[in-house]
Amino acid sequence: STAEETATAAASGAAATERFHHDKSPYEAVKDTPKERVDLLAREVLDAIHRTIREHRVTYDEYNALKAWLIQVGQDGEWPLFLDVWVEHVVEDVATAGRRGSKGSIEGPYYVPNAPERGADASLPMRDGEPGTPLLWEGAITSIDGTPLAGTVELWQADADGYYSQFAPGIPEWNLRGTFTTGPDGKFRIRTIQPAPYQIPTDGACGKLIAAAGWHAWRPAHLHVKVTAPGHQELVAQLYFPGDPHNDDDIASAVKPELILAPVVQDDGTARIEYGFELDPQ
Ligand code: MBD
Ligand code: FE
Repeated sequence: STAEETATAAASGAAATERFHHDKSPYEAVKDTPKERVDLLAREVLDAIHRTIREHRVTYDEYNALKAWLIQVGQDGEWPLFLDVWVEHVVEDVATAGRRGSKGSIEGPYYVPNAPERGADASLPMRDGEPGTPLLWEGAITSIDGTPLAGTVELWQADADGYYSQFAPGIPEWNLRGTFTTGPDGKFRIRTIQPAPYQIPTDGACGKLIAAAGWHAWRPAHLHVKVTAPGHQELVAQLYFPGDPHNDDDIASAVKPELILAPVVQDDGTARIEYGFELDPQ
């Protein structure tokens, strides 16, 4: 059976929750946060909830529906999805406000570290006959002053059905995930395929909220990258394709005009992209 038939919100949510716990020790980085700051942030968030309840005269039925829904988000493992879709873009904005180099965007829930090393000029790992328009992407990593940088571009993306390896069943472990390492000229050349738009699972708690609110569940097609070079700030970004109907109303609010690519279709049907990364010094 195909991934399409068997992918479930609970399975991809559980994988994303497991991934998050595996990668990071989230409390460690803030263990010395003063009580005053925790008090301020927690109180302001609670105040905002209290205000909404008073202003809109929230009922007990609505309060209990919220309680049941929050429990369901956890049971479906969808806290990483929920937070990255509806909250992370503001954190990213605040965190990168002083940047002079390339624009970034949110990481989202589907990054996996240590993807296979491919060198500077190679294809992403993919299946024989991987469906989708072939892409040829050329670019370089530089510092903001133009100096080429030896570094890495980690690339991860959905396939032409909109599914990510390790978060949907039936896809090889490292499919469409790779690490590209540039030499001193900073240059890379990557072959991949154009991903499909991504739909938030409709059968989980996040899908239930989307349906109940009358929203749509879509992110535009995108490539994810994490770019590093010694002495420079890590850049996490997403790249988008012109003409995608969801570039203007991404459910995750993560599109910026600077991140929309300008592919040129060649005679052999391959779409060629030129896009490089300028990293801010540390
Ligand atoms: C994705 O593919 C994604 O990139 C984000 C940010 C949220 C949900 C799914
Ligand atoms: Fe994504």
